[in-house]
Amino acid sequence: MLAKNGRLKIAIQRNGRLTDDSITLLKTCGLNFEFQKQSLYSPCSNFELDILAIRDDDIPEYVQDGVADLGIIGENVLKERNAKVEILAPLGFGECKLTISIPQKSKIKKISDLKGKRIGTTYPQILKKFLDSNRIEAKIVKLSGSVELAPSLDVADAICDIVSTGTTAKMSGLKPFYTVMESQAMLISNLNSMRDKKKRKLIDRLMIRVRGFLEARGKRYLMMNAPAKSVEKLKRIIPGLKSPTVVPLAENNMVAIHSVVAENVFWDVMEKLKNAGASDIIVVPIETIIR
Ligand code: PRT
Ligand code: ZN
Repeated sequence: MLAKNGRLKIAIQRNGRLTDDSITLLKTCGLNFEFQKQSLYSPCSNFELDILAIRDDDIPEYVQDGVADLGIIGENVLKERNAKVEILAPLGFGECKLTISIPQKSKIKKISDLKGKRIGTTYPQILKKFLDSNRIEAKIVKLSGSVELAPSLDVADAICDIVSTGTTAKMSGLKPFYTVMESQAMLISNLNSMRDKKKRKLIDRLMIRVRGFLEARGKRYLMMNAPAKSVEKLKRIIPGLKSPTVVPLAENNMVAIHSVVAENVFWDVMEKLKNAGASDIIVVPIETIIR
């Protein structure tokens, strides 16, 4: 079934860890909408797109079945559900790991030690694939939440759960043992929507903007003044500053240098730039880069 009325529908998490970043992405793509957690649909006023706000667990199936054309979902959930969808782009937020953790005092030392053990998880499919590929026979204990409590309740000898800072596992007396997969939010599409002429056109238009968002992430626009003779030296200081825009200034032998730089690189080299003669250094955020 294809979403009707010709407008695109994108499913995002209604209220959770991916919600704010999903909204920021869509807003940075120039989409004008008012997101209300209470309402199922938020229509965009300047693009043929409606935002569907649902629980993240439903997103893979909804996109697979065409209830929504697009979706933003954690790779971990996508893989667990094994939905038939097309992955359009990793989005660089919602980063986490699906990790097997064990009690601090556990005797488990290597993967093969998991043999015969009980592993608690809300990701039984991914865990099964992992165990099968390592030829380990272990008992998968399917849980629906608070997985980190399973070892202390003696429901499991190890757990396989999402970890980001690791604090939750540590507070429950667990230590990370093996990372089964790394995950981040993904933009996915229904297969038929990619084949539908009108929808494909809209998706392609949206993707140009999404790529612009991804391209600009972590980058800053750097402007500075410097003596013309310092340009080569400055280029050597900043990796990536290969072909900056160099504009002569009214002041004799001075130039303005403009370039896109990686944010983290800039802070490392700021002092060196000053020592090499750069002054009036301005760094501004970039919203998008369309190539
Ligand atoms: O209500 P709904 O079903 O929509 O949401 P949910 O509760 O199922 O999901 P939610 O909002 O918790 O997570 C959505 C997605 O965010 C996950 O599927 C992951 O892709 C991603 N993500 C990123 C995380 C985390 N980081 C994370 N830290 N999901 C869960 N956690 C949990 C973790 O398991 C632990 O219990 O957060 C807790 C804190 O983690 P630590 O390691 O920082 O202590
Ligand atoms: Zn969920």
